[in-house]
Amino acid sequence: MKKILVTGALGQIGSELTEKLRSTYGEENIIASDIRRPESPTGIFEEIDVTKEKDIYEIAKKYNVDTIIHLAALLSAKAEAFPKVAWEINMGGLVNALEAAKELKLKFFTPSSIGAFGPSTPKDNTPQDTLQRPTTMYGVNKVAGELLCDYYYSRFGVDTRGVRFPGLISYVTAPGGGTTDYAVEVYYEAIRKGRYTSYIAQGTHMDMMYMPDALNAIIQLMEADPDRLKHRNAFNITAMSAAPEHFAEAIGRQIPDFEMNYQVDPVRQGIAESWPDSINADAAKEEWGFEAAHDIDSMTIDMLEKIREKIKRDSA
Ligand code: AKB
Repeated sequence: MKKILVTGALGQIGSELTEKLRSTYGEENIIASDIRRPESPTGIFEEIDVTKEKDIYEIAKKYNVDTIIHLAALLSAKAEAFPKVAWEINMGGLVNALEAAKELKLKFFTPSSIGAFGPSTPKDNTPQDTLQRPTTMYGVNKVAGELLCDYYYSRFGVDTRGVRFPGLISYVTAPGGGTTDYAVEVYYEAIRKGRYTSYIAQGTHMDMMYMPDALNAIIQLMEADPDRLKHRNAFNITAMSAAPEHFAEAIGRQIPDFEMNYQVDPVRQGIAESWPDSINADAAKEEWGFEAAHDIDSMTIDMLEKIREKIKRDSA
């Protein structure tokens, strides 16, 4: 990768990935884009509506990029609330981005998710290649997206690559409209109030990962030798399988009187129950050396420290 266009650059992954790419590949080589302008833009920024057929193509051509990292999408709970909008953004945006990559002969990354699995998928140690019959609009979009990326590779030779992200935890930009968002909210509430009411029930396991590991995974996969990649798109990756009580325990080791309560949201609980409890990341390890550096305790220590600093800065 030398010159990269990022869509959805103001989102949870995009805001941190853009900064990391700028420091790795040079500020002048990263074109950040989103549907709206940031309040105080840094570096090159372009407004792109991914649902407009030519927006991505025109900006990719204008800057002569060699790679598109396509992140613009609605997450699971929002997609369930607005399924038709989700189809238009998640699928319409993806096909427009893939067309731009095809026309301009670009490398291409887009994330899939643990949401691409469904209730009939094996729940524990979910294999890389397995039954995928998701019951959410987000899941339908993700499975179709994985297949579409495979298709653009086999039919048109586009160098498409991707991972199935678990819930991503970070202190920089809040996620919005996801099922795993509780695993970010819990840290803010732990610091602000010393307690958190979880909308996901005790005992509900989902895969999770700290954002620095997710960013490294994107870059590592994109820089991987293509001859080693058998799966290309939709590699299972994970750092931990955790339920709300595991976050409560890890936070409790740092803030001893932290309390976790439960008030379950049936929609997000239903989505969570349709996803695996833990996925198997062996293919990503074997084919491009994926490895996560953070477990729940090292992540918790870092999250709490960074959020405290952030709250202090914001209130100064
Ligand atoms: C969500 O909860 O929708 C996302 C995801 C796991 O894809 N964080």
